[in-house]
Amino acid sequence: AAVSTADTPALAQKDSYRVGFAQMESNNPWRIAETKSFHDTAESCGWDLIATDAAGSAAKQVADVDSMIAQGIDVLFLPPREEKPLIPAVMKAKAAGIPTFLVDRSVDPNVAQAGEHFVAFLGSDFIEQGERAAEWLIANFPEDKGIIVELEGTTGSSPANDRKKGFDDRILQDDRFEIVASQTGDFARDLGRQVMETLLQAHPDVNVVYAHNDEMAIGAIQALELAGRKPGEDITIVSIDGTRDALQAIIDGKMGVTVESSPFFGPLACDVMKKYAAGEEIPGWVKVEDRVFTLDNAADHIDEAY
Ligand code: GYE
Repeated sequence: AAVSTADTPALAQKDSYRVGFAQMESNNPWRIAETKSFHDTAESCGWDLIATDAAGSAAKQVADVDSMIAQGIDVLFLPPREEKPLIPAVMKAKAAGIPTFLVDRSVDPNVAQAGEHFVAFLGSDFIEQGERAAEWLIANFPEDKGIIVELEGTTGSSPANDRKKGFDDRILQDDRFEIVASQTGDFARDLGRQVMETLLQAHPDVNVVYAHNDEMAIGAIQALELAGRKPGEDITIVSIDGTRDALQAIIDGKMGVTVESSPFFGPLACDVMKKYAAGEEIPGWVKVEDRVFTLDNAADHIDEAY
């Protein structure tokens, strides 16, 4: 992993920092939990926090970062909605001498690199998340032939790209499985429901749904139930995140697995920022380890879910 200290802007050791957190959208529990995690961490980490909400627009997210730079932030935490459109924000922060930490999503690695344009990416291994969803399916799918519909996350976002790659590569090694459709639901519940409705008409024989996040999986379950299908009985649902609704769906027997992707980045962000200010070497990728939630453990974790 790249080591970041030489080429990224330095951060002084101080009692308090003006910190920017440029959230991309707030239309789902995952985003709300992440923003809350930054607010909850602010006081104990000495952050004077400026948090914005780009309402699902990469252009607004870039503009929000511009305005934070103008307000004199010391450090930027940025979850880039999409891999390419947020590159200008990363470059401008660097040019302004502000160290940037990407949280939960990354940018196009061919254009911007950890240790050079930003300090580090804090987040999960999305390829591995997709592989783990596929591996659960391979081990637990009860039928001879799996006809899969895939609901992709936001087009051009790093988790959508990598969760697709990890899952598709792994599942297609088992010739029981076929992916008959793969379409974006923008990581959103309502779009997941609508897309599932349409795909169900084109592919009535579908018996597996792989959703890139729980919100779309819940939307798909709603569409399936409305069409008279029985999620968990005649169709297997696999997903990623670990939201409260998904853990409940697992407990209710409707969903098979959700691979964890935690939104609680505040404490990690504080820790990495302080180490960076102290001159410690920060790996270019601060990797978050994820758990897997199934019927075996969902009830043990639902109380801490969001
Ligand atoms: O899985 C999804 C959210 O970037 C890891 O974005 C994050 C993903 C998460 O909207 O639910």
